[in-house]
Formats: sequence, structure tokens, C-alpha cells
Amino acid sequence: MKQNDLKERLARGETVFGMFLNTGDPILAEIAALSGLDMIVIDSEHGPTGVLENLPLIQAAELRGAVPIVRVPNKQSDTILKMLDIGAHGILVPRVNTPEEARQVVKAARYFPEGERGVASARASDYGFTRLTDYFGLANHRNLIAVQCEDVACLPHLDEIASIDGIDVIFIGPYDLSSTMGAPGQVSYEAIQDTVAAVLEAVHRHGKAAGIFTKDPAEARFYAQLGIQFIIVGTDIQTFAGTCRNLVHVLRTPSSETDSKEA
Ligand code: 3PY
Ligand code: MG
Repeated sequence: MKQNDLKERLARGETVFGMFLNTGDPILAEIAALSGLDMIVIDSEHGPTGVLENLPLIQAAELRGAVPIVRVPNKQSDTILKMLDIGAHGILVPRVNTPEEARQVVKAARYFPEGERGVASARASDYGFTRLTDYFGLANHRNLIAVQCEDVACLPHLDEIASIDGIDVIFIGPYDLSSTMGAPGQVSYEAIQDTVAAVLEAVHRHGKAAGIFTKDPAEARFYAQLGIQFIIVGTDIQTFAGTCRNLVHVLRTPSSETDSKEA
């Protein structure tokens, strides 16, 4: 069974970086992995891909040396089970607001005795080539569970959520958070700094890690310096759109203007 050292790196205090994959394109998964990003986060919440489409994306990330994580579309245990059974090395679960919801996620994602994940010989257990008795422990050890704090409703429960065995990362979703704060789209650090501080405090108290999404690499570095360790920077779509926008800007800008800017 393919291992990774993501959780060990987080425990050592390292920062890991990933990108959301929203196109469902295995070639982009390979390119993102080859670039040196630590993880590819396949976005089945907002992206178009389901279980079958995620399988080659996971294979591509593994082949090229990045950790494949799936953002599941919902908290249902059958959804979590299928994404793990096709071989995701972890899940990112949107809008987990209460300790009860966080416990349900752990139950669905961990095998006995840490949870109640259903047993089958699937891709995750190398189609049976990893002995089942070894596999349960290996899977529980390897697979990362990140729950999103992206609704003000989660704020009173941060400490309890961080205390739950099996929860590895509390991940801030600035966009949804800002909407529930009544200021949609206000996602700057200044706008969400109280939540950032509260999540950092809760995870540090319980030896867990904080995570966040940002579109901006400079902001990602800033968050890393603050102690946020699990950082998703942008999406494949955003990256390609930005490159195309810049390309067209250069192509369409009269050369005298670009020359004078370059001078
Ligand atoms: C949000 O900002 O709402 C997110 O879910 C980012 O991943
Ligand atoms: Mg969100």
C-alpha cells in the first residue's frame, strides 16, 4: 500500500502546499504533482468529478509523487467511503460545524477500532494484495482527515472539534466563512483574522494542524509564517485562466506601451 509522510511532516511542524484540481484532468494532476506541490486536492465539492472520474486523478498524483486528497461533496459516510476506497490518501470535508459532525466523519473514514469504515477489498487495499490485517492499520495511519471551518456556526466548537481523535486538520474556508459573517467575498486576512487566531489556538492546544485556502501565493507564505501548515493555493482553473489573461494582455498591448513599461 502506497504510503506518504504528510501527517508526519505536519506533526514535525512543517508546512505542506497543494492546489485544488477542478478540471478533472489527469494531465494537470500530473503537472501539478511534478511541479513539486506536496498534494493535489481533487475538488468534488465544487468541481465536476465524482468517484469514477477521481480514480485516474488519484493514480496520476500517486504516479508523479504528490499526495492525492479528495474534497468530498458532502459529509455522508457512503461518499467518504467511496472516495477512500478508490485510494484517496485523505479527505477534506466541507462545512463541519459541530463536534457530532466531526465524529461522524471520523467514524466513516477510520477502520475499527478508531471508527466504523466499511470493509471491502478495493483499490485502497491494492485489490487485496495488501493483507487485510495489515491494511486496516496502514490506512488508519496514513489517511488524513481535514474538516472545514467555513461557517460561523463552527466557531464555538473549535476546541472540541480539535480535541477529537482522528481529526488531523481544521481547515479555514475564507469564502464561505465570509458569507456566513455577512460580508461575502471579504476574504483578506484582516477580515478573517479572529477566526484564524481561534483555529490556531484550538489546534495547537490539541496537537493538530490548521489549514487554509488562498488564491494568492504571497498570502500563502504569510499564512505559513503565522503557523498554518496545510495550505491550498489556488486551483488549476484559476492558474490557467491567469496565464491566458496575461498572455492575451501581452499580445494585445501595443508594443510601444510594453516597450515603455519594460524600459
Ligand atoms: C471556502 O473558502 O469556502 C473554501 O471552501 C475554500 O476551500
Ligand atoms: Mg467553501
